[in-house]
Amino acid sequence: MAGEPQDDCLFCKIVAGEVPATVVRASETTLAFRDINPQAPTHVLVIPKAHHADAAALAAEAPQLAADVLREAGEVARQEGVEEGGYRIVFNTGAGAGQTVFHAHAHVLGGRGLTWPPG
Ligand code: DGP
Repeated sequence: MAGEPQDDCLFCKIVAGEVPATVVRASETTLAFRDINPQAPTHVLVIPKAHHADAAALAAEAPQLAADVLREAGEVARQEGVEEGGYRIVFNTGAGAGQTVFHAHAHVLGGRGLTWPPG
């Protein structure tokens, strides 16, 4: 069911403390931790603690929580010192777009020049 922890979900396991992660920030409803395979000097994932499969499902099922994730993504950028240089918030949505973990997450990328269009 939407919002319920899933036994086979890596990010639900990180929320539960069953898989370690380098947490940089937490709120009542969200968790932010460093990506295991960073693509930029700052690469932090911001997730809702509740399980929603992707960004679109999150926005449809829990709009306030989607807003919490976006707000925290901005706070991560400020905390990491990449706000002034510019940063990117990315939600890969669907396997065809590169989503590999089906628990909604925002990538916060910064600390280097970012090109457009993305690959
Ligand atoms: P995506 O491809 O958009 O679904 O992003 C998933 C990201 O999750 C990817 O950039 C790598 C990261 N990741 C995968 N496994 C782990 C893990 O065990 N720990 C952490 N911190 N990040 C992980």
